[in-house]
Amino acid sequence: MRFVLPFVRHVDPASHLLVDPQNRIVRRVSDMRGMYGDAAAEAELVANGDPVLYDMLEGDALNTPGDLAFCTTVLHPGKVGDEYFMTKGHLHVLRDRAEVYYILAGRGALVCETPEGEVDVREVGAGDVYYVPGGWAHRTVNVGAEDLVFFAIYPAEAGHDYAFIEERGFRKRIVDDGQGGWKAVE
Ligand code: S6P
Ligand code: ZN
Repeated sequence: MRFVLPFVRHVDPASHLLVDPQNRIVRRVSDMRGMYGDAAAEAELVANGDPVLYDMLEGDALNTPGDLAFCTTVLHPGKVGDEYFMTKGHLHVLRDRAEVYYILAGRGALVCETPEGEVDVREVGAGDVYYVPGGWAHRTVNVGAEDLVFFAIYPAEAGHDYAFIEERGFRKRIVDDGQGGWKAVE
């Protein structure tokens, strides 16, 4: 059995960003066609600049079973119609693999559900540690006015299955409640 050597990486305490990420993925509204409830608002945003929804700053690309992967996500504030900016959301390919999120800045709603129909929605803010158990699809929503930044740690071999969410969507959408807050709707 071969192991990598111990190493140190750095998350800037001021910006909360992972320094020198190995990979950076940017997702815009056009990368999430059909995922927001308001198709007209989605099309209008795509036509008017196609804003960035979130950046993923990925750490070392370890993929040996037993290794851990890590990633900082920066999810910007905003809405598509009345629905707050969110991540695509996914299940892990290896369904039983869990994950930990450490919230570094901002306010978010974590939306989780199982293929069997259980749903769990939690509000989180800086300092919160959110545990995603194996078997739960997970999506993050920015319900605040600032960037929502969180650091995720997960088994390197877990894999990301987006097809399930692309086909079925999540049961709950996180929308503006009209009073500066949010509510989950079917
Ligand atoms: C990875 C972890 C996060 C997400 C990221 C973006 O397992 O859950 O790093 O990848 O928040 O979300 P998504 O659904 O576009 O991968
Ligand atoms: Zn995940």
